[in-house]
Amino acid sequence: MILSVDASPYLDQTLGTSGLRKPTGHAMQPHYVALFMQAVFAELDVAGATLVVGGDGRYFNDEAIQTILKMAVAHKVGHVVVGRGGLLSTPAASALIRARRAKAGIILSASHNPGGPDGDFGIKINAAHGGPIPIAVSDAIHRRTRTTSHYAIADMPDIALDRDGRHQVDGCLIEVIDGVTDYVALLETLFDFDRIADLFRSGFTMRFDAMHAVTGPYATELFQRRLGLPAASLMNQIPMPDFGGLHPDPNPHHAADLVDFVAGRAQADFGAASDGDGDRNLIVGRGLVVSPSDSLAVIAANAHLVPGYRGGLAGVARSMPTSRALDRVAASLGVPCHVTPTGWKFFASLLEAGLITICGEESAGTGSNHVREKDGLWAVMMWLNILAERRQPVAEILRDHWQAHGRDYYQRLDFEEVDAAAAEDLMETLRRRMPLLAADLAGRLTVTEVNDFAYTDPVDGSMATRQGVQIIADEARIVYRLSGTGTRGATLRVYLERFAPRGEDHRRLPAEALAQVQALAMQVADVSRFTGRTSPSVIS
Ligand code: VG1
Ligand code: CO
Repeated sequence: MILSVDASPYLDQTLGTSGLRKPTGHAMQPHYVALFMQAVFAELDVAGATLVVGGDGRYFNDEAIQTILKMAVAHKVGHVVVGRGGLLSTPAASALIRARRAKAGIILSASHNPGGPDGDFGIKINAAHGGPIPIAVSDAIHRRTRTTSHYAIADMPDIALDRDGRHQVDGCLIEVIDGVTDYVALLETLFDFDRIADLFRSGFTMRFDAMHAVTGPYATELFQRRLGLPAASLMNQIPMPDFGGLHPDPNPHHAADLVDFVAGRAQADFGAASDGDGDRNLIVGRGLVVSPSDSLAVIAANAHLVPGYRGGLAGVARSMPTSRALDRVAASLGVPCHVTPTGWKFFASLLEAGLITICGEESAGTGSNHVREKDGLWAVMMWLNILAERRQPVAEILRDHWQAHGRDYYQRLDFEEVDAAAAEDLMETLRRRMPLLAADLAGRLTVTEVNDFAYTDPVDGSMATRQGVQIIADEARIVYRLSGTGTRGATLRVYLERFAPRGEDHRRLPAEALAQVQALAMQVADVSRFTGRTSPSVIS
């Protein structure tokens, strides 16, 4: 029996950098998820289609998934593929959408945001290509939510998600599958598993932190069962609804134990972590944390050592705030380097058109054309395969890289949960002052350009404007933008970069190398006055 439920629309269901993201308690309000999904199903026209559904295992996902399955039946969806236990990492979901020729994917995740009743809840919507829906579609969904005052839902018992199975309900097949097998099989087509297993046998030690999030089961199958890594090398590998009270963001601040073990106390050769939904990665070497922008550049420069990329790269891409280290690699390889706004949807378009093979962001997202999302375990496997070929410490690989290309010292400062109006004001003031900044900074920075980043997608011509203010100099760069994934107040992100060319000292600490740029960045935008903060909440 199909019920039509009346309810008042919620007016705040805006999609940000990566889907709908709200405090859990907010998303648990009556009919909140159902009304949002009604708008999604109507916009995507899902009758007869295949859908992929899964998530990162966070609090309230199980209830939301049952609602989505019942609504899928009511909307005459033909086939729903659901991850067992409601679990699917974002990259695994992307692969599954493509493999099953699904029309869309629904990923229940607020990614790197904390979970639990006092944390966040989120829904990412992916398109048939496996990547995030383009802005035109997310805008259309948001518009629909504002007038959606009913939803259709089947009156049926919950579907058992704890074991694989096929459930036929009205005309809809709901198939519960293990989300790990197909994903590991995909990685097997790209990487030299034997050589990586050899590396582990040779005494090379690794530690992986799943942060009690979705990559636990994937990492156990991949590293432990397939590649022979000892079980003790995996940390926090059991997914938990509240991520064990941790904050599943793989940066030095939130993955402090891993960083201390590998970088601080040098107790392992290699360390890695992934976020809530498995699309980000942190790479740590004995004695050092690899900046995500450097990691991206090293991966691109060494990709030819990995079987899946032996044929070379069609091109590469980075998000605008990501350091220019990738541009230098692209120039030396003679391939184009695209620069996009923040968020994977822009890469998805370039990947789909075959314009790029590898891409990434400073926020620890790296990926390739094997799926249309960033992929945490893929990045870890790229490093492992490169290490298995080069048999050098991570620190030495970086030193070689900087010697060949120069080093872009890099840091991101986050001012979290600041007053939203004050943050907007800071950005607007900065935008107004853009024409004056070069003169203001004369003598301290040789500014070549100041802009508010705008982007035209080379494939479909769609435009994105006001993507962040950048002050570009030959020797340095400062970028300001507001986060589109936060759920409380606003988060101001300030990105700092300083170039040390070949032959210069590359052994400085980033904080020290960037101290002057940071002082300028704080001063130019009057960060302390607008935010009331003299120092950032997180530095990554
Ligand atoms: C952040 C990152 C961005 C990333 C996005 C989604 O967005 O900066 O690079 O693509 O999160 O990542 P923002 O708008 O807060 O800066 V995830 O792991 O949530 O899918
Ligand atoms: Co994520």
